[in-house]
Amino acid sequence: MVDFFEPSNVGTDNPRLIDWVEEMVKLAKPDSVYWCDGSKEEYNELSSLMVKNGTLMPLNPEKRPGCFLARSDPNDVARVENRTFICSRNEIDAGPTNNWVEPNQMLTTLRELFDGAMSGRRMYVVPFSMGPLGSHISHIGVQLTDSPYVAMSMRVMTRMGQSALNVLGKNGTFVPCMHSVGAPLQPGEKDKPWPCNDTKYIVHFPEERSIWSFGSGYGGNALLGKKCFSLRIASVMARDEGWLAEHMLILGLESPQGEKTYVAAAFPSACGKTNLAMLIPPEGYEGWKVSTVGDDIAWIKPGDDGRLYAINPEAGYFGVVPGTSMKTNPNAMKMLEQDTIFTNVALTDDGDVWWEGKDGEVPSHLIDWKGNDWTPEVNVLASHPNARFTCATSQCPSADPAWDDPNGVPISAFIFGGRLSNTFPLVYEARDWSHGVYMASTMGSEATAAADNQAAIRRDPMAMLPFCGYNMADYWTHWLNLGNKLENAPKIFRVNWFRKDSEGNFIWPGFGENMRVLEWIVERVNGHNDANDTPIGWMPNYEDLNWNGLDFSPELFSKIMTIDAADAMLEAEAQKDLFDEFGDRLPQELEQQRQHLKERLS
Ligand code: SAT
Ligand code: MN
Repeated sequence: MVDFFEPSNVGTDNPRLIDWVEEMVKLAKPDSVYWCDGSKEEYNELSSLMVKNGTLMPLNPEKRPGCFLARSDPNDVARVENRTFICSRNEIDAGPTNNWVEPNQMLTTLRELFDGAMSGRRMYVVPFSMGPLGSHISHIGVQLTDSPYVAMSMRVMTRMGQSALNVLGKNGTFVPCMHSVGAPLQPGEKDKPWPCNDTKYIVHFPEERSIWSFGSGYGGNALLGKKCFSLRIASVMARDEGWLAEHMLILGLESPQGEKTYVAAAFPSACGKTNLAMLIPPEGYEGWKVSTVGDDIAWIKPGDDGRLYAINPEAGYFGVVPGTSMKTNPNAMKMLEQDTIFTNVALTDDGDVWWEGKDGEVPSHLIDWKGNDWTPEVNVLASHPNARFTCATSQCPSADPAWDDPNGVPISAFIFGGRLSNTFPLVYEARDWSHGVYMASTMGSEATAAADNQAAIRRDPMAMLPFCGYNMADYWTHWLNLGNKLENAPKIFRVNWFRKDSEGNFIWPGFGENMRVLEWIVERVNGHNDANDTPIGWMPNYEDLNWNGLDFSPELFSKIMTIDAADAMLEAEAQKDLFDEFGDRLPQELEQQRQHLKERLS
């Protein structure tokens, strides 16, 4: 334990940091303060501590070496969007899609909640770099937390510890991230394995670039480098500084000729983003290599050559476990064999983990994610649908050689997707940048998995709805301005893997076969392939896709590519509701794009 009143014991001489820690200690009143150095020894100590207090259970070292299982409180299992706030000085700057509270009022609430919130606990000071250490694209944050689970997870998810303090130096700036599970302990009171509070606040002050999170120890609520910093706060930094902070995976595609193309892709939840990020090319694609830079977040900055360069600010994956299998994601299955923290999956009798959708037979007995006996007859899920793995990026078998490159990778295409059973084709390409921004701004998934026409689309512009730290209309303006200034802007595509036939079955096989669409995109950006000019954008003909190794007829292809003009018109009309929400902040360019589409359709 290091006493914070002795800064000479601490690995930083940054006065702003030391002052802030001092102020927060006075407020939250922890019993002790510990500055994380990020070493493996420290990681091991944190895990031993949590094994002792029941937060973590070591898994069978023969089956899952270096792995742990955590079970959260059943009331703390996911991000809480209705408790997430963007407290800009003016309400209009948060926009109609964010929760807003006047910042001084919110600070008063937070100060009351945090007063003594850490008593009986240790405060961990967790310095971290989002992005490769010292990269011009990276930024430093410091999280204060009373959760050792969070401190341990931050070592996996970020470049954490003394190395981040070294980059910060004496005069560097950082994003302060204040976090408490909100469960102070009375003297002698026994702790719970997963302390948390029913009252939850996930708060962002975009002008101050600071974050306060209270009451939860789970995922994006608590690992503040992730959605809070890397998307909500970073999107504001990006607007002010001329770059992009996006909810995107980053993928490398290398052709048999050795030509390498990087793409970034955004999808709403439940569209298989991690699976796409770790895709293995199907039969017929010998010689192609697909590699992973990131599965969730991209920070993208213009380079001197007029191209965009992207880094994955994270150093780990916090992915959904259920549904992961040798069919959906063999790379992830290998990645999870060792050194992984599993949260809210089921435990097998031989000390391994199990989840719905895993390969092999369903075990006859398990301990479910709530710690109860489970057999196949009981009518409950053994693992929580939002159960997660936490493991290092470097462990991914498909990790791109440049995943840690401080200069990032050049992005040639942006891909936007959604889960839509009708109207939207497998793939199409925007006519130009502003048309592409329009396509991305209106994207979304069906609210229900309906097979009938015109099920309501839940809009999720750029998959950023819960993650944009400012007015979404201003975000669109920023996208339009940034791309229009670029000499070599990426091309923009939309994809939809989820078209259904009249019986409600998926038509497209998906998973590895999505490679066929990615190849067409690569060919388009490298100027090697043809397309058809249609009212909605450029679309491939059957013969423009590579069908080597897959039996997929022209008839089926036409089923997933044909656009009914009347349906497309209804969709263009429906988009008006979204645009109307933003009043006069809406960039007129987007409304013009919508009008142009309607003209082309009629
Ligand atoms: O909990 S996270 O924000 O890390 C993941 C998610 O809900 O998207
Ligand atoms: Mn995400």
